[in-house]
Amino acid sequence: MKQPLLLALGLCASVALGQGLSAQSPTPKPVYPVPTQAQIDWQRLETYAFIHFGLNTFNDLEWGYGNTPAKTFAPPVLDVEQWVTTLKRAGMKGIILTAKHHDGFCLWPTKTTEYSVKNSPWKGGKGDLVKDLSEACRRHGLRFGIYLSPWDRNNANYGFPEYQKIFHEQIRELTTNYGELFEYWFDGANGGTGWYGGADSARKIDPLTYYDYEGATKMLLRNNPNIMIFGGTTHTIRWIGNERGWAGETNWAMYDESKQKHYTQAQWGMEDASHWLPGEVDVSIRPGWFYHHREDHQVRSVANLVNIYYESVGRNANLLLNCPINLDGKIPAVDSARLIAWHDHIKASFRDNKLRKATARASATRPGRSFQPRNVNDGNSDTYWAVPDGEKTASITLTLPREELINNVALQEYIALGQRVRSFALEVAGRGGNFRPIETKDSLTTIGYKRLIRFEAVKAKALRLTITDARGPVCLAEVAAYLAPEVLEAPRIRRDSRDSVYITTTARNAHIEYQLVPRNVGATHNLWKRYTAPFYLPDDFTTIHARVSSASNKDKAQATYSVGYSLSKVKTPELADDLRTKLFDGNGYSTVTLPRGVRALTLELDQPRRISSLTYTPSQQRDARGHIQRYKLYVDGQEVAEGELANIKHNPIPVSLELKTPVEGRTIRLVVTKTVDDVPEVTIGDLSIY
Ligand code: FUL
Ligand code: CA
Repeated sequence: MKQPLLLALGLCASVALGQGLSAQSPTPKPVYPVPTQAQIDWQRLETYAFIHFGLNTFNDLEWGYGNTPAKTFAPPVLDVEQWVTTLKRAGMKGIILTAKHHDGFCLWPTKTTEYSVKNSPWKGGKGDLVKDLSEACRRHGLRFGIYLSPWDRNNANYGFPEYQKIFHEQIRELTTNYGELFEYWFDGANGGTGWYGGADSARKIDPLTYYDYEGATKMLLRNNPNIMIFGGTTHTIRWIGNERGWAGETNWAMYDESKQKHYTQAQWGMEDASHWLPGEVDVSIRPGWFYHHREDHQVRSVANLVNIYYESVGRNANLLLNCPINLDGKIPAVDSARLIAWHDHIKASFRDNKLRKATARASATRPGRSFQPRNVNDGNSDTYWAVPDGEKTASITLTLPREELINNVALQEYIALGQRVRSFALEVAGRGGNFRPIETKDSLTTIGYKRLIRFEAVKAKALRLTITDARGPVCLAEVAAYLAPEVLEAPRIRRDSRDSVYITTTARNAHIEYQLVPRNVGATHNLWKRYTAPFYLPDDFTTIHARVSSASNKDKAQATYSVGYSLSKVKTPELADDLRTKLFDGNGYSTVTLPRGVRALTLELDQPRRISSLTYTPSQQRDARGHIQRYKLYVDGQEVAEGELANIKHNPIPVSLELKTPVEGRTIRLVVTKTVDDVPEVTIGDLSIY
């Protein structure tokens, strides 16, 4: 009797869905497509790390051409133990290594090419980085995965049928000798110019047929039945469609490439698509994927990383965060400090679910014991509340034992039965019992495996979630609410060319104070003042201190800004007004390029002043050109300084151009006598005068 009934309900697949089956409470029908168990397990990893390391690291390149000798790979030490312990401490569940990037250099001693670690000085040519890292991962309980670039700019056979065999043999080596792999990355960048064994040519291939991804996949699956595949033609996860660290607020796990008009559609997925293809957000902790000394000061801040977490994991996608290895063979100290502080913040944010002891009441519940409202706050994403067939809206109210402050809600659908919710509403009631909508900047659309919603802290005695539209009867696995601490970063102090001062913070609901230090040594300091709006800065102050604190984080983060002369009084005859603003806006990313052929900049002060130095910030843009390398400084026609910024190419941080002795004068001329790489244009990120 039982079997025919289930079949009549179309539930032949439900045995695999693992819910209790009884006549009075059949499992809800799946809303197709649904994930495989391997896809569900993968989604639960949430965060794991990417490691870009190889010849590019030593060539200071992002895309090596494939022509530099294998012996260039020469890390003095290579501490995989440091990588793994750092990444584990940062909450990462696995590591994916670039076993071979586009330059073709292999980090394992493959038999398929001479272009590998075996011809490098590292461990006297006896090293095997894939082995070392896979073993370290296993020792520390992390998953291990491989990135293998299909494109190979070193291989003479690339573009011809022989390369396909070489590529497959590389996959065979990697999938048989290094234990189980959780993910495999076939990168999408393909064909084009390269060294190709000396041919130094351009080669074009058809990425859909050239590599025989189908055959490669059979090999992958032989030893790794649960592996997730990125890229190629047989993938089980999808690229999120950008490398900036976010998924769409509306993000369906479903996708159909045959319906794709532009790759950026992957940012949102497709509501109506045939495949379960969940998104993976890949982003680097630095501007580049490989390590570059010149980016040492551009490591993402904790606040930025926290934001990325909310916009990836918090939007139904996994986060693959890249951590480049430096020339010493280590994750740089700054990066590892940020990673750990980031994870500590995330842990603190989601430690204490204020709804854990709440009582749950639903508008409607499917009959039977398995689908009760209390399943949404049992801390188990395998149990869920479900509504009767045919109902596509529903609401659930969670009443807390006592009123609590919350600023964060986490929702999870029971995705084994498909992703259903299209939109929802969130309301909160204080002790008085009147529900009002939670005010949030987030759009309350899809949920999927996980959705995180942030808002200003509110007092909650009860929380009501209403699913307003869904693709099928609602199956909700978890509803949680938290009070996450504010991320407190040093505030940013900025002055525009009219001498207005702006102090900003990434923390919401923060309290900002500032203090001005007078130019005249004898004068007394101002007291700390509350900052509420931009203010005009008169000439008589040299330094601004600012500090930020917040209600949910009692620490204080402080910043200092040295002022220099009032910029509203400086004229720049070579530059149009909008460029002058960029020159003095305290932002090294807004870059001024001097007009064609101009190699000097005149700064005219309103009256003669004592001048002791100029601070020059090179352009902070990625791959910027035109940094000043050699310069001369004149005041009222007299040469007062000259110098060379020897390391500016690799370390483009603000530098002080000091005068030999301070002089009194009105007209400053900065003459550029050499740019980095001798390019004709001159660029300046920012400038100030002291
Ligand atoms: C891209 C590559 O071209 C980049 O170098 C990097 O490996 C990134 C993760 O994928 O397609
Ligand atoms: Ca549950």
